[in-house]
Amino acid sequence: MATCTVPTDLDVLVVGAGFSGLYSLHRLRQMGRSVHVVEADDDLGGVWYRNRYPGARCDIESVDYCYSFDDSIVQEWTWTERYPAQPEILRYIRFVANRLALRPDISFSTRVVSMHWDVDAALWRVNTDRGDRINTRHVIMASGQLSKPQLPAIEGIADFAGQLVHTGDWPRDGVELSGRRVGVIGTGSSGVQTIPQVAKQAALTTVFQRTAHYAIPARNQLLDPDYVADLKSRFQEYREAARHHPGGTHRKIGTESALDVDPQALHETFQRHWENGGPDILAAYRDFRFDEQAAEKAGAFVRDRIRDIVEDPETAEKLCPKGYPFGSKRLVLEIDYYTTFNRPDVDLVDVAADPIARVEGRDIVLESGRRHELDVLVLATGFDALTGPLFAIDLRGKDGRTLEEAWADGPATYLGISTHGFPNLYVVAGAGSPSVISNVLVSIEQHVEWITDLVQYLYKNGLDVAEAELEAQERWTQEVYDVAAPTLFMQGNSWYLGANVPGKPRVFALYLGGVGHYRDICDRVAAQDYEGFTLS
Ligand code: FAD
Ligand code: N01
Repeated sequence: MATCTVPTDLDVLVVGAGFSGLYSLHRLRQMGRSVHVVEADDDLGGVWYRNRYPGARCDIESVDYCYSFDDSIVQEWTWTERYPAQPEILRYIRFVANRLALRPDISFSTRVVSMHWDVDAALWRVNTDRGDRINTRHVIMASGQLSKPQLPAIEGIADFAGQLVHTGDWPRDGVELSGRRVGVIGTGSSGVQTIPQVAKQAALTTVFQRTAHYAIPARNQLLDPDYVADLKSRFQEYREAARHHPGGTHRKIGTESALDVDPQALHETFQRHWENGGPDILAAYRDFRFDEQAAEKAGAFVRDRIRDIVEDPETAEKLCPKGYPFGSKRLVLEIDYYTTFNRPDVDLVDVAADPIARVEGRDIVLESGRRHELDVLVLATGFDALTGPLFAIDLRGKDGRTLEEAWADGPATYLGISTHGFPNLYVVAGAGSPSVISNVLVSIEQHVEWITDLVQYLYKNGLDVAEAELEAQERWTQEVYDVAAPTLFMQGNSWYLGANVPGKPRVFALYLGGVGHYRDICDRVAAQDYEGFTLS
């Protein structure tokens, strides 16, 4: 993708050209600000450009996982599937970018490598890997939550003698799987999506599972055109409800305790969710998020379904999630996942029982000495979430401290947007906000609108700098941790807790107070002339 020169002086630099960066660019241009986007990749789309592994798909319904800010775009685009696949989402993002003529203000194949705040000039001095030097008053980090793939710490993996690929950075030209022996490490959302597709092509598929994740059917389907037309005719009203919903969706939230309901009624509710598909089962009862015994009712139901589907009892037992509460790791939506293990050419290897010791040549060698020879090794091993993309930059604030140093004990933010000591730096849908615990598109729109309004407020009032106050930050950070503390999210070795990255502080840094409530808090702060920020 041809790329343009980055201007040297800007009001706002936006880092990243995914959903967040594209909307930031559009809104700031409309506000009359000088703005430019730098994108490390060679094209736009972010997550949906890079995660092009077979089976990649959304787990929020298409009619919810889209922009709402321009109703003419809503009317012009028509989703075809309940849970859109990666190619359709990428087509949508490209459609929006072309429709709004965004590309001329994006520099591709350009990675921000350092950003230092110049106190005297009240500017960020930014350097890219192409040698650009940019002076910008404000920076919006639209650099993503799940944009830094995490490689497993397995001896010799980088020297694997076959083809090594990560789902989060899938080769643009695809990967030849047919007739080959393919191994997949990881059985989270990415692994569960790709394994059935890999198995359809490969000669032999070997799945290396450390933890079985809870997966329930997606029941994906083509959308009824009448349903889509009806939603479009009242889309703004429909989206307005999502903006005030705890998850940024239309999920019905149960008011009963799963412990008060008789077994027959409980089973019927779970069965209905199983047949309808989708993640709504998570909210079937009010105590699923807090009470292990309540969550276990759903856990036991899912394990029974796995035992029904998977023919070999030993394999079924291995696939049954155990040892952590239902819902404490991200619930996975599956298409053909469990049935795939009924194929004769699919093997499940329990690497919790017999861990991977090392990679030697084309072999995965287990601690027992067993070997699995492979042609292709797919790493569905997740991401250095939330902080990874930020810490990859030499990002220094007022006193020369890096963001990584400032967040040594976990993310410390005001509203998830801003950090004391790092003026005029705003993170979209990152730690300290509802982010990936919500329908991210609703959260992105809210953040982009709030942040760009703040930037415009500063310009309109002849102000240069907005910095989060330490006290406001401490209060907010405590609030984020306090809301998470009684939940089951604190259990389970999930990436939500940073458990997948060695040395990462183990904190739950997403705001669980709900999208609607969070929006109200942010709106109140703005209405009170950005209370909690020092403006100068
Ligand atoms: P991204 O799409 O991650 O874009 C960030 C961009 O910043 C990337 O293009 C990256 O290259 C660029 N960048 C990063 N660092 C730099 C740098 N230093 N210099 C220049 N550029 C940089 N969320 C949901 O709500 N529902 C879903 O169903 C869902 N499905 C998902 C499926 C997958 C496979 C993954 C990985 C995530 C999914 N998510 C989902 C979460 C997803 O992160 C968000 O929904 C959304 O796509 C994020 O958009 P973004 O623009 O904020 O970030
Ligand atoms: O990553 P993950 P992901 N040896 O971290 C295993 C979004 N997303 O890419 O659980 C062996 O969930 C690890 O094992 P364990 C969504 O938000 C959405 O799948 O740590 N195994 C785990 O099984 C999602 O939550 C969709 O024991 C190792 C797996 O790798 C997030 O992205 C699709 C290992 C990683 O699972 C991340 O999902 C895709 C090792 N050394 C992604 N290291 C949708 O459906 C790691 N693992 C919308």
